[in-house]
Amino acid sequence: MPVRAGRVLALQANFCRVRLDLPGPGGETDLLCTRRTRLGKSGQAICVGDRVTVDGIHWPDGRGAVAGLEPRHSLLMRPAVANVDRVVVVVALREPELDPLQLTRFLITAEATGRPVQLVFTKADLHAPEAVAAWTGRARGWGYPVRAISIRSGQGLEDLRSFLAVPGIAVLCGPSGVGKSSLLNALLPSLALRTEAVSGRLRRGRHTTRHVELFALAGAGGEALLADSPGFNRPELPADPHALALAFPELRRVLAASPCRFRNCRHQGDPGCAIGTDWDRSDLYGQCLAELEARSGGGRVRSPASGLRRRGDRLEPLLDPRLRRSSRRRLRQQGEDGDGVVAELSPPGQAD
Ligand SMILES: Nc1nc2c(ncn2[C@@H]2O[C@H](COP(=O)(O)OP(=O)(O)OP(=O)(O)O)[C@@H](O)[C@H]2O)c(=O)[nH]1
Ligand SMILES: [Mg+2]
Ligand SMILES: [Zn+2]
Repeated sequence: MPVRAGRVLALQANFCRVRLDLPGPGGETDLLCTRRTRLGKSGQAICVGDRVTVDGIHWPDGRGAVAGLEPRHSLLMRPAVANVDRVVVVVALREPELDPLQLTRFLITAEATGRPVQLVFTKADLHAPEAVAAWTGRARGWGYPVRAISIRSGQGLEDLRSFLAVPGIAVLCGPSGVGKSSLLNALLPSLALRTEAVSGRLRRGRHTTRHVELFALAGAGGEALLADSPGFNRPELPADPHALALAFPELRRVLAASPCRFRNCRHQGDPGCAIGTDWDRSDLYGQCLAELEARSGGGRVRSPASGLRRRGDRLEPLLDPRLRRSSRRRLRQQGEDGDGVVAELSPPGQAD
């Protein structure tokens, strides 16, 4: 029985469409495949982007069955795409109005893949050139490669093509109605993906695209696969505040050069924190952090300011109620690398 390797391009109802690495005897490139039940039993869900092996091939009607799933090197959770090489966050400058908090939430989700993140601003024709330049400048300051385009005026489209035509899988993700499918149609006119005008007072999208699908864009030195995806409005935040800080490249940069002296720091301008609040997305970061704190009941994400007190020009820990009976000597023994809450809140060398 012939077995072929390929990549899942789309999931359609109970089928996966698999692009074969090598064409079939009649030049077939894609097969519509069912999933072998043993895949389901082992808890392995197939995602778009997965590398799979296919058997049970019946060439005349282009059918087969996915029999094996290869390990993934990355995974974007929403939209669900495996083996992502880059994430391209797409937002409109207008219609719907650019919402920096929503954009930041998309960027955070994209950062969770550990892969490079790029940013595309669409509908540049609806904004003054200075405003477009201001947004691209801001996003560059955060650390993102960014392009501004318009499918109406054609602005930036050729540049975008070379920006995206890099071998590997790039996922376009963003809110509904920002023009993700329109952008793919502009780059690959033969696609003719369905698009729909935004509606209502907020000029929101209408959730036109309903499933994730990979499309090939010829690139230099290999094939670029671009995923169109259904827009959504409110990406989830990571549960862990430390992961949140690391999802801001501008914070990551500063922390890599000079780590904050407080472990578990919220980096919210607390005395002695390496970060402070004098950076562009400080408020947005604060809003995300506040949401995490609200979710965890307010008590678990702790601030050094709430765990330290000032004595002269020194900071020293306020004791956690659970540790109140600890002697100062024991605290000293724990040192800065101790395992207690107090040690976590202690700036090096100032614990006592
Ligand atoms: N003025 C202007 N309108 C655009 C531009 N790009 C897309 N649009 C319009 O925006 C609307 C929404 O575009 P879509 O491509 O359907 O948006 P989408 O991001 O794919 O939306 P979902 O599939 O719902 O996630 C359509 O009416 C497009 O014609 C642009 O550059 N300028
Ligand atoms: Mg779409
Ligand atoms: Zn800090």
